[in-house]
Amino acid sequence: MNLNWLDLETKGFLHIPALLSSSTIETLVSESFAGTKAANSNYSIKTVSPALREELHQSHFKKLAHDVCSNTGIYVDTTKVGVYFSIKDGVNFDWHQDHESWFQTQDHFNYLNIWIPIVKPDQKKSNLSIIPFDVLKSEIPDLYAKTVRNGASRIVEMQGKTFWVSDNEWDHVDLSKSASKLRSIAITPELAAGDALILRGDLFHRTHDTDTERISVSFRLLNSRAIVSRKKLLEMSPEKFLMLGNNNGVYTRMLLSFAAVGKEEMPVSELWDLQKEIFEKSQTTSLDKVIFEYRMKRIAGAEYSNSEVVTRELQ
Ligand SMILES: O=C(O)CCC(=O)C(=O)O
Ligand SMILES: [Fe+2]
Repeated sequence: MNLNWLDLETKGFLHIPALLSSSTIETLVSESFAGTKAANSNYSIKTVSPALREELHQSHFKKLAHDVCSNTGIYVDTTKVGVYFSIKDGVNFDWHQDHESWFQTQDHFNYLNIWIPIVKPDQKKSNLSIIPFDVLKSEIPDLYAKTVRNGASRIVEMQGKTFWVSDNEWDHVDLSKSASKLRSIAITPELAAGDALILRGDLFHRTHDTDTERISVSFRLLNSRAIVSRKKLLEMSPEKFLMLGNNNGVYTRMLLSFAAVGKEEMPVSELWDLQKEIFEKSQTTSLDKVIFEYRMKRIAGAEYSNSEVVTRELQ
């Protein structure tokens, strides 16, 4: 098949028809019915088992990553996440860039969402709508500049106005003048079950409609060398504060890993390795305690070790 891989750089997406066979689709569908609800209470989603994710990495996504790396300036090497989105279970997302992938990898250029409908009653319905980057750049350059290579943001309608809102830092833009342009530049590729829509992590997307009981699976192909900064992880907005709390195990482990080696930055793969080591410790502490200890350490310097004392003094 003749695919224009460079579209991933210029437009931010690529449609690959019939990526999965009907037997693979069947396996995914039965897992999605039986599957376990994710511990992450930010969304109503089920997770793909690590074994099935690894099987698909070997059979499909490894080759896909290789093709992406050899044909574009995007670097991806690991299939990390697999989740099911079911309209029946309440999935209906408005325009957004993904949040937690941004908090956890801080690299949305070298990050691909492989989105595949597995139950798809109608090719014309319940797809994903997207805003291609090339058109966004020429039509609404301000929004392009704010969002390219970025993440964790939404488009919000409020009091008759339209805003771009960052959920990573206290930033927003009044887009009211561009609202109709935004609607007109959005597109909706029509997918059949087993087709893949590959989206770069920074691409704006939304649930198209909820008219059918569509189920999709989303795998994330990412850059294990992406550098994660602790300070950036702790940049805060009210929405981020809530989201970190709703999935606090993950963020407690990330912050404990930073604390364990005393580094401000490290590759995402190093963080994953450290998280296995500090798992037990993470069971006996909490996100707010780890954040507070980090703050005290920064104030008192590296030698500081007993935050309990400072906690008491401050109360
Ligand atoms: O399946 C949907 O409607 C939403 C999917 C989505 O937002 C995602 O894959 O990040
Ligand atoms: Fe999303």
